[in-house]
Amino acid sequence: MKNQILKSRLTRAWVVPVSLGLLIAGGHAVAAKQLVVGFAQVGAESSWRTAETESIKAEAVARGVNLKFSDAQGKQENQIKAVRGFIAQGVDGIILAPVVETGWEPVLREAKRAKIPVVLVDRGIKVGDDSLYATLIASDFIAEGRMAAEWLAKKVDGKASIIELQGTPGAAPAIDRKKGFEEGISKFPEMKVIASQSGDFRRSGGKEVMEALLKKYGNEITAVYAHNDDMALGAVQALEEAGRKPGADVMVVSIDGVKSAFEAIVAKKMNCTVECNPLLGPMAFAAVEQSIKGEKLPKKTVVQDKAYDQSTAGDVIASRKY
Ligand code: GYE
Repeated sequence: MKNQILKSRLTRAWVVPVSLGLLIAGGHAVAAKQLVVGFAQVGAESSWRTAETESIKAEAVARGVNLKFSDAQGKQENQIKAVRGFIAQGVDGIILAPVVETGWEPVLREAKRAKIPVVLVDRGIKVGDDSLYATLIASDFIAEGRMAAEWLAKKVDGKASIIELQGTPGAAPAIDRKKGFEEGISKFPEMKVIASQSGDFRRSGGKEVMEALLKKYGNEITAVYAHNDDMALGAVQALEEAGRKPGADVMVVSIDGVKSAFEAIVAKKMNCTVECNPLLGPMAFAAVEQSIKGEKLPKKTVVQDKAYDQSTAGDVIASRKY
């Protein structure tokens, strides 16, 4: 009888997800407290972001973490409120994908005072005191912009009149992808950005801005550089509706590497995408758990990226998950 009780207790304990951890107390296996983690997400502006949200949600399930999810609909004030809410609930850790670079000090100081580690994913911030967050897991956006510029310069022999579609104003990937691209084309005097406007990382934004700029610049435009694939795909639509041939008479290069961009490249309507990996769930939760244990983490972990074009996109399209 005694044996049976012990066995059933153990069985019950062993079926809980491994990440809950097991404490051996007085010879009995007991499940440790379930981790509660808040994730303050930017919104759902692009397919990249949706893939990131899914990766984080799936990893929380796999680790048995109780995830509190907040969608800020692209507004920093909503994200700040969400982080304050997580602090008030006494979560064990916070994952933050900061919409913009600045303005985070006060709320991060509150998290620090409450001893709740904050792991930044995908976008960086500017703060005077970097002890306000545990670590940042993100791509090198300057390198991505440079890669896009170098690919384009080679393709057009150093001569192009470019429309730049920028991401959300103030967001790290918008600032750095612009900077990297400018650096990349600076060696080519005949590569010129003739107009640069924000499409807010959205397909509809890319389409609207492209429509307006096509009216203004018409056939002068020979290339489009978009800070993400969704805006590039919106621009492709606008170009086609204006009777231009994106991918042939107007080169289209962007960043993210989402499946629909690979499809457009294979269909020869886009030319190049620089992959930026959104599947950050496993790394993010590993970092949260390490910082809860008090382990010191590197201030930044750089996710590696690679450019794909019409000569390589077809080989990898089947394996694209997002
Ligand atoms: O490129 C874009 C998104 O922060 C890296 O945000 C991310 C960017 C991504 O909405 O599609």
